[in-house]
This record gives sequence, structure tokens and C-alpha cells, in this order.
Amino acid sequence: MVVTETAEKIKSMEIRGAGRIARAAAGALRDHARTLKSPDLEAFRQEMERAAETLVATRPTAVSLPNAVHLVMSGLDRAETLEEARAAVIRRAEAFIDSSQNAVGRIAEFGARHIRDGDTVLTHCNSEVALACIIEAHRSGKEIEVFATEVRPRNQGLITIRTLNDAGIRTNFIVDSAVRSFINKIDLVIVGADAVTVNGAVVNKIGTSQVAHSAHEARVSMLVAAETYKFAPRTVIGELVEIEERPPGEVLPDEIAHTLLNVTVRNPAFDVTPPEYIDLIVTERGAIPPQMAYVIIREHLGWEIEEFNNVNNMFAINTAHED
Ligand code: RUB
Repeated sequence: MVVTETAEKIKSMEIRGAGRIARAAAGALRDHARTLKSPDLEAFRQEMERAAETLVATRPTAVSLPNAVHLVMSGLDRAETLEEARAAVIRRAEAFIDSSQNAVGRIAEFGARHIRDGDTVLTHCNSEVALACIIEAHRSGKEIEVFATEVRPRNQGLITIRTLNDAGIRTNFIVDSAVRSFINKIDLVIVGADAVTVNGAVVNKIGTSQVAHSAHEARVSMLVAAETYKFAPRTVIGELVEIEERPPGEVLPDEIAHTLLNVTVRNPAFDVTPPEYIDLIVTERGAIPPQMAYVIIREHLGWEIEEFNNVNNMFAINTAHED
């Protein structure tokens, strides 16, 4: 079944990267809706909700996943018949996949404008959209060089250097801990995002905040490429983005770990970079300073607006009380 298969691939990271995860989940819901043989609308709704829950439960950090699922599933809200519901889910899933792909193209265009001829760019992890910016700058004739990190423990850097190599871009491959040694050669850091919170903090692959810290210390610009569906609406009401902790065996083989009784291996997959270390977040709607994240959440993630209204009312009541 496509939902279980997709969920397994997301869990095992065969499908990975926030944008790809979101598109795969939307595609799985679309295919599930196409083939479901529910007796009536209510049964269809319940089966779709189960599928949505299975997909959202795969990995907790990339907000693109619940955002995409929410968008597709809201097709069920106004449907009055089973066939209307099926059509709405399929339509919304396809619209999401299209707009997500278009967003990557738009961000590549905007992001490339921030890369100058002769620049040396550093990237961490494997972000489709950050790489799209770099490749677009190269395609438009700018002479650029890239430093790409290894990305322990899952080595996503290998995918990055393969892509850069195939695009004909001069690339240096370094271990994660070498970033500070090379930061003075770097003109610009570009990374992707798994989530952007309401205060403009960016959740991305573990090590991103160390890269950002080094860049900040060396006064090197830090740019984040992120589609608007990676902004986290629920952070408006104070929810934190959960940081996934993956199996210790990814860091240290179990047979070694078992001999070290006093050692605990920790393997957080993501970290949080504070907005003070970020110069610009490039979205498909344009580039914003991180402090403007709230505007993106409010203006472009309209399907959560009900929740904001409740929150705003709450603030209004509290303020009135204090006065
Ligand atoms: C991937 C990662 C990427 C973001 C953005 O982590 O941190 O930087 O997901 O990627 P993992 P994209 O490999 O654990 O999924 O720009 O491709 O959406």
C-alpha cells in the first residue's frame, strides 16, 4: 500500500529532505484517495485521516510534512459526497506538488541574485533548494566555488558533492569540524530549512547552528533558502518544533557501543539556529529578514488563520486585563 511504503521510505530516509518528504506525502495521499474503495464519505474520511496520521508520524521535525498533509486533507472539509472528497484530495495534492516544485525554481532565481561572480559559497547537508540557488548562479555564468560538508552521521554531503560535480561546479569536500578553519575563505553560507519558527529561528540539519555561529563570528553572510510551507504555524501559539533523535547505531556501531557501558551515544538529527545569525531567508515570495517570519505565517499559510484569530483574541483579553 502506497501510504505504508512511503511512510517506511521517509522513516528510513530513502526519501529525505523537507521538500521531497512533503511532496512524497502529498503524492501518497493522492494515490491512496484514488484507489480507496470506501462504502461512503464518512468511511473515506476516516481512512484518509488514518493515512495522514501514519505519514505525519514518520519524522517529527520537517514542518513541511504536516503542512503539506494538512493542505491536502483540508480538501475533505467542504466535500458533500465521497466522489467530491476524492476529487478534492487529488486536486489539492497535485496543486501542492506543482506549487512546491515551482517554489524551488523561484527561490533558485532569487537566491542566485545574492551570489556574486567570484564568490565562494559554503553549504551544509543536502538541501534541494539551497543547491538550486547555487546551480542557478553557476548557470547564469557566475564563476563560483563551493565548500560542502560531510554531514555526519548520514553523510548527506556525498549527495551534495555528486550534484555539484555533475553541474560542473568546483567543489571542496570537508569534514563538519573543518568549517571554522575555512570560514575566512567563504563569502556566503547557504543552507536549507526543515522548519522556520515565528521568531525567525531556523531548524535544519545538526551542525547548521555551528556553521552559522562560525559565519557570524567571521562576519560572513548566512542565507537560508526555504519555501513558505516550511514555516511553522503552530510556533505562533508557543509550540516548539520537535528535534528528531535518531538511533545511536547511526553514530557508533552497536557492537562497539555495547562494549562501552558508561557511554551514551546521542544522535539529534537537527538543531536550531537563532535569527541573530541569519541575514536573509529566501522564500518563493521573496527574501525576508528572519524577523519577518510571522508575516509569512500570517499571510501565506492562511489555512491556520482560525488558530491565529483565537490566539489574537486571547492576547486581546490578556492585554485588557493587564490595563
Ligand atoms: C535534510 C536537511 C535539509 C532540509 C532542507 O535533513 O536538513 O537541509 O530538509 O532540504 P535529512 P530541502 O537528510 O535528515 O532529511 O531544501 O531539500 O527541502
